[in-house]
Amino acid sequence: METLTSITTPTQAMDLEWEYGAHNYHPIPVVLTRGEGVFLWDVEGKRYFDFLSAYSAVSQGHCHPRIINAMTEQAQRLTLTSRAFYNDKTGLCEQYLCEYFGYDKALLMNSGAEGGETALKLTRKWAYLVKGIPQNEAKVVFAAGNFWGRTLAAISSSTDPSSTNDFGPLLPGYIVIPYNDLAALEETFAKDPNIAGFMVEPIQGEAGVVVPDEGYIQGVRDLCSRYNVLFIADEVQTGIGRTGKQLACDYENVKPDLLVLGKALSGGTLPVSAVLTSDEVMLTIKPGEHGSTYGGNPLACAVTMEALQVVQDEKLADNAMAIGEVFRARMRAISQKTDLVKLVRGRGLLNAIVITERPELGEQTAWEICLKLMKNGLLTKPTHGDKIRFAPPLVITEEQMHEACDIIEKTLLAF
Ligand code: IF1
Repeated sequence: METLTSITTPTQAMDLEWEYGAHNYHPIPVVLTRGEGVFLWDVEGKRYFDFLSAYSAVSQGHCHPRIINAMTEQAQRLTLTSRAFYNDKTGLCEQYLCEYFGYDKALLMNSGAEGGETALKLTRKWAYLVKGIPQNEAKVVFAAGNFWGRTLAAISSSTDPSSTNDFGPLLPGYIVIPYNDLAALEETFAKDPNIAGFMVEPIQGEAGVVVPDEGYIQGVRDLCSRYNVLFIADEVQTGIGRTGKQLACDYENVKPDLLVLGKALSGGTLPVSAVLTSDEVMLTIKPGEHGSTYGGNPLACAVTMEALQVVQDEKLADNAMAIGEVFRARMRAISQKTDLVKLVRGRGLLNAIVITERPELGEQTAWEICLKLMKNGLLTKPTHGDKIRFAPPLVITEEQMHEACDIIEKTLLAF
C-alpha cells in the first residue's frame, strides 16, 4: 500500500485504518473532517447532524469558540508539568469543580474509565481505613447492564460477554445485581457487612438509555446511608446537562458520596475525568498512592473550567430539557405511523428508540436504519442490537431539532 500523507477520499481513510489500525471498532462508513456546533462534514463536503456527540462528550457543540480559545491560549503557555510540581491552573480547576458540584475535594484524571478506577480505589481505601472492613475483604456492588469503560477493572463488572470474553481473570471483590431493583440492593447490603460501595449510572447509557423507576436513585441513597456504603454515581455520560439537569441525580435531589465525571467535562477537546467526594473519602489516599502523568494538567484544567462555564452561561441543561421534549414528542408521533418504532425513552437529550427488528434483517435492522440516516444527513449508531441512541450536542436549537426529526421521520417511514 502506498504511503499516504493526506486523506482526500473516504476509501483512503477506511483502507488505512483497516491496514494499519486495530480492528476494535466497526464504524458507520463516514469519514469526517470538520465539526461545528451540531454539524459534522465528511471529506466530500457533505453535512450531517451529529446525533451521537461522541457519546455525550461534545455536549457544548463541536469546536465551541470559547473552549477552543481557552485551549489555544493555554497551549501556548504551558501544557504539562506532571504533578511533581505545582502549576497555576490545577488548584483553580479543583476549586472550580468543588464549588460547581458541591464537594470538598476533586481528583483529576484523564479517561472516564480512569475516573471509575479512581472511585473504586478511593472506595477500597475508605473501606479499610475508615469503615474498618478487613484487608482485601472489601466488596463493591454494580448493576447488571453497566458500562464504565474498557479497562480490566471496568470490564470485571460487566454482564456483556463481548466486554469480558477472553480477557480473564477478572478482578475479584465485585457483586453484580439487577439494575433498578432496590430489594436486591437491600438484600445484598443486609447479608454482607464487607460492602464498601455501590457504583451505578443514574441512567444506563450503553445498555440502551435505560431510565430507572421514579425513586430508584433516592432509594439507592437511603440504603447506602443506612448501611454505611458509599454511593458512587457514574455520571460520565449522564452528567453536565445531558439529561436536562446538571446531573441525572438532580432529578431526585440526591447527592452521591462519589461523583464520577468525564466526556463533556472538557467539551470534546481532550480527555478529562474527575472524581468529586468528601474529605473523609478523598484524604484516605496519601501522596504517592495514586495519580497519572496527565491527570490535572494545566491544559486540561484551563479547558475544563471554560467548558463548564459554557454549560452554565448558555443554560445547556435547560435547553436539553426543552428540546428533549420536542424530540420525544416527534418520535412518539412517528411511532403512530410505523411499527418500526416500539418506544422512545430517555431524559433531556439522552434518548433512544427501541425498534422492531425486520425478520429478514434481525440485529442488522438498526444498523441498516443508521446507514439510511447517514445517507439522509444524520449520524448516530445502534446500541445493543435493537436500540438506536439519539444524543445531539446540547446547543441544538428547536428549529435544528425539527429539521433533524424530519430526516429521522423520512428515513423510518421509507424503511
Ligand atoms: C468506546 C459505549 C457509551 C460511559 C460511562 C464511563 C465510561 C463511559 C457511563 C468510560 C464510556 C464510551 C466508551 C466509548 C463508547 C462510549 C459508550 F458505547 F462504549 F458504551 F457512551 F455508551 N462511564 N462510554 O459511557 O469513559 O474511558 O471511554 O472515557 O468507544 O469505548 P472513557
